[in-house]
Amino acid sequence: MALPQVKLDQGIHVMHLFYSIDRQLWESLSKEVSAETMLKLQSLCDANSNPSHPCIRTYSNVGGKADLVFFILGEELGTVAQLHRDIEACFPGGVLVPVYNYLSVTELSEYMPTEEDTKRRIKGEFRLEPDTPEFEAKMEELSKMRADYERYRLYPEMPDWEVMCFYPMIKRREGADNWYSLDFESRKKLMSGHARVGRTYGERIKQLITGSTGLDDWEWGVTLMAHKTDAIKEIVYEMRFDEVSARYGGFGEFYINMRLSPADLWDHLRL
Ligand code: 76R
Repeated sequence: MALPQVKLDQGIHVMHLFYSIDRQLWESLSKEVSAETMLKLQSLCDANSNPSHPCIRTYSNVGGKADLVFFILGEELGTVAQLHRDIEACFPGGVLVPVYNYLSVTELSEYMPTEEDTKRRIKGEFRLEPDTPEFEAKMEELSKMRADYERYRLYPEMPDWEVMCFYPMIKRREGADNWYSLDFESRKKLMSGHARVGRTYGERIKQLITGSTGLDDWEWGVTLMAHKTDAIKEIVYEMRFDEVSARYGGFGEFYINMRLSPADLWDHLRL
């Protein structure tokens, strides 16, 4: 079967899937079926374990909102759609009960520094004169960093850390707090404050902000990778004071998930 080729102009598709297990149905199945399911899932994950994509990572949700969680990255819409169905096909019918799911895409931010911003920064912060070799060298260095960073945002290689937090969010459109009626310069200024707070967490949190306006019910999916839950609590708490979140941010449900291989998921969930 040939799925239609649906690519983005740039970037990749991202899917988060949350399921609970129908325990009554599962308990009625044999131990062999359980072992077989695990092996099928393991081989599907092994075949899709690239640093960027296609990639499937398995998690267990902590706290009871769901049991199994899958984080999927694929360039084409058809690839993520197929991986989603391939995951479900590993399990006997009816066992996986969908709890929540989210479709989004990687994107470049409109608020990234432009070439002009970079030139201004070299003059201001680095105190170099335009049209000098030093200025040109700094420009080349920063432009390369920017290109690398853009690549990372579009084709992320997320670290495989212990904790993954996911939540969807919007920017508000209510009365005086309407993000979308602000002019570009005001939004850019506000976002630079947000990024300043974010950068202080660079070592402890790796974030993936994926756009979903028109694709899913919220406007972005926020995926945070961390080694520790307190890093997640701190960044979300601190950002609540930042105007972008305090005034304009609206949030969906939060899911905290623990990275486990299929074999470890089976032990943990006693499947
Ligand atoms: O691309 C960049 O990293 C440049 C700076 C930056 C942008 C443009 C940035 C940095 N973010 C950007 C965009 Mn972010 N971010 C969130 C949340 O819980 C909350 O209050 C908000 C959820 C977190 C935790 C977070 C973390 N960011 C965005 C956008 C798109 C806005 C738009 O287009 O209007 C959203 C919705 C959003 C939300 N952000 C950072 C972080 C962190 C940790 C950083 C620093 C990244 C780094 O230095 O690598």
